[in-house]
Amino acid sequence: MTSVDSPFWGPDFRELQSTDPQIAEVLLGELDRLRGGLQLIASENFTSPAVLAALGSTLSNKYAEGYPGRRYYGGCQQVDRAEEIGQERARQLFAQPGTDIHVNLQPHSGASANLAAYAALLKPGDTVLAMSLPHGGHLTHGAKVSFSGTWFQPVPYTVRRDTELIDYDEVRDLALTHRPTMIITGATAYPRLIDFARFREIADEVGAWLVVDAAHFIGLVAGQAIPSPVPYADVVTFTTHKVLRGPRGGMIVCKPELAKRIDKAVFPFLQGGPLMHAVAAKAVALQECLQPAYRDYARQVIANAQALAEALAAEGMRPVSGGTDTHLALLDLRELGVTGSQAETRCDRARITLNKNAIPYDPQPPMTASGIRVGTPAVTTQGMTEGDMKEVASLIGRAVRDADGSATNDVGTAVGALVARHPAYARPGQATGLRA
Ligand code: DSN
Repeated sequence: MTSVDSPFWGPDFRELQSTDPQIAEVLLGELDRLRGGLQLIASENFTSPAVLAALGSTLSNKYAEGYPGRRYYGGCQQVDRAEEIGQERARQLFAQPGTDIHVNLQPHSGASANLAAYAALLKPGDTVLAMSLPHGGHLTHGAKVSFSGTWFQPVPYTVRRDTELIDYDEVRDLALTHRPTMIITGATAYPRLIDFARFREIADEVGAWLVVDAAHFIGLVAGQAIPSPVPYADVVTFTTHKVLRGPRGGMIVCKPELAKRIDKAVFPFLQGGPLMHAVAAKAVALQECLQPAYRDYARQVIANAQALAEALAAEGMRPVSGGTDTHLALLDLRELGVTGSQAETRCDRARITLNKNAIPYDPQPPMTASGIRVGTPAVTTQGMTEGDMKEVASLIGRAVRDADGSATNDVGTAVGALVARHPAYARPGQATGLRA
């Protein structure tokens, strides 16, 4: 804050209200939305005040093209420290005992991190084996509308129709047939663990690079709640704002021998000046992840997702693949006769935020979709546990079945009461519900 007795010079909301009341209102409106509703988007979370302080700091002013000790600008002593501290924390979190990794904190987003991995390892036109988008992959895994499907030759792998699990035999067959230069695994709507050792074997058999896009689950890895891809992958890309609970942004971890290729791909190939306030905020988030309490958080995220999936099944929504091992569940709504799009709208009006999502082999187009995706990173940060998930599932069930809107007020009121017991971003005088 800008008060004279604080050593910090940073965000002053009163100043914003007088300079730009319209944007100040947007900020207050969003705070109200976060405080008053259930946030179940699997890729979102609540950052801590410490992360927000770094994000709102004067580090935003600094140009620092290059890397610590090798910048194209003067005055980088302090931002160099932020970046080196963040890299060291990432090594503590993700390097296996007795091994080293290289860390790049500069990608502006997960898509930028993925583009850097492609740029470091491939030439335009090279073949990439990646999970099909409608089966849970990501736009940057070969979708025609993205660089990945325009500048490269994507070969998509799918999940099995019967188990809805990745078909590793199909992955191997495709790899042997198409001889990709790179295999990328990772997903945005796959609730199960991925067998990284199997992917490594397949990549080695055909001489391909193995890239793991760990954006969705890297926070669970940081919290030691699920196995790490780092020992198996050549490059691991991720975002820092999902389970990891940091600022919006991207990161890359790679084998030391790829350090130069990755660094050059991020800067100067595809980015200019790094966002040093975001780099510092990433360092803060990594410090939070190193605390023992974060391990409890990561385990609770999974326990909550499993409890939520089970309770939603009891509401008539079928969990794709039968359940979840991670922070998210994908629910098939066809038995209820409701589309994903209808469910999203009905939940939204009752202050439950989630997203429609294609299910594997979905007969509906993506903007309609037969499913919804729910995730527990944010509600777990609010301090909710398995018992709360039963109530969340019951509220979702009521909202999804509420075709005429007659239950909207009742469900919205119950949502308000539930989140008031676990406040996110507490109001003055209210105890914070945010977990460490
Ligand atoms: N858009 C993100 C998600 O919601 O899963 C992935 O980048």
